[in-house]
Amino acid sequence: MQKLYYSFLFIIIIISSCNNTSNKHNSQHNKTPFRYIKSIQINKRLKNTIWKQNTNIPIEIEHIRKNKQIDSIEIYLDNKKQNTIYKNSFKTSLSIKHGKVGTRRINAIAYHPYGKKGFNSIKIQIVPDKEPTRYSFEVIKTYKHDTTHFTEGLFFKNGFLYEGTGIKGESSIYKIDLNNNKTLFSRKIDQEYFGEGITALNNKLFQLTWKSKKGFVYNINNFKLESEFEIDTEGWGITTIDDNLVISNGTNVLHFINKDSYKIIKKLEICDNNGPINYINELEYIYPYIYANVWQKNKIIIIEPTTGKVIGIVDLTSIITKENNFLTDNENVLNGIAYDKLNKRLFITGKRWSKIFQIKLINSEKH
Ligand SMILES: [Ca+2]
Repeated sequence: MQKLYYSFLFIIIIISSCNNTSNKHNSQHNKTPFRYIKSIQINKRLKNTIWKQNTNIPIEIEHIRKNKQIDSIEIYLDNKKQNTIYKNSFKTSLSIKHGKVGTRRINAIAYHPYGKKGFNSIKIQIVPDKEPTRYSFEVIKTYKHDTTHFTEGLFFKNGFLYEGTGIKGESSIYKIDLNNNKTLFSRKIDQEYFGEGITALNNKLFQLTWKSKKGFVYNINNFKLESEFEIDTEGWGITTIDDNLVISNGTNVLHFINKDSYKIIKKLEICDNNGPINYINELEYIYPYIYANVWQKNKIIIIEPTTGKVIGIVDLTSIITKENNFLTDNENVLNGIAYDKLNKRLFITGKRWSKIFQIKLINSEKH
């Protein structure tokens, strides 16, 4: 098993080093793979700590095969070389200033005499060093919302609101004119499916289902079913960034998916300064950030899509408990974010709420 593990790591290293290699070096692929030895161990306790960006992460290398003399050790963050240690203490440190939060990998390669190399790798957890900016809100306008709608998806496009609802036997998609609260189109899905998030890309409406690992594609103009697709995860929320679909699945990981092949292009771990944010639900990409509901929380988080950092939190508690008590049970939670790009209007609602709110965010820290 261990052998397999090292072969796998080696292949990863070869692949990543070949990415920058011109064709004349392709003959290297045919060479016998280099065999690493287990001569070093990176301090394991790095794994059990959550590391903030911009702090010094102490790296200690234990020399576990003393009979293999070490000439130098190279330290890599993901696949990028950070440092070379020559001294016998085998200690250094790393400060992660940029890039993704969540899981990062530290690799160490030890160089021994006669061309022998040792390898060890460890995963660490990185979180932002700053707390998210706190936002409050102001209600600009309220609209009616059908209290039978168990809202799972919401978006606004070309003057109309689109809503996707859940619960088996009730799951539907709707096109709504907010001005007169009229439903222009609706379409129910088969009762075996629990409808989840919806989004639009070009003239297509994409709808996820919860646990069936299946999604549907409709013509947005007439709700005619065009195709179905499969995804290898639960479906919760969905939005689009450029030409990709971005899907939440109830964890802290967003999946970026190709709109044609439905293959996963990228996984993005979402963390604030305390750690991962789980149960990410309905999504809305409002350039340049992703806005997301968190299941059973009265807040919307604002995510930087290149890093996964939570950079803002909107506390919506007062919209729920003060004037509008929607929480008849634990299920009818805040869910649904839509944005009218043209008129810069932000809409939010919840499952079986009686209202849709147009809100404006206020930076609570600027006073
Ligand atoms: Ca949305």
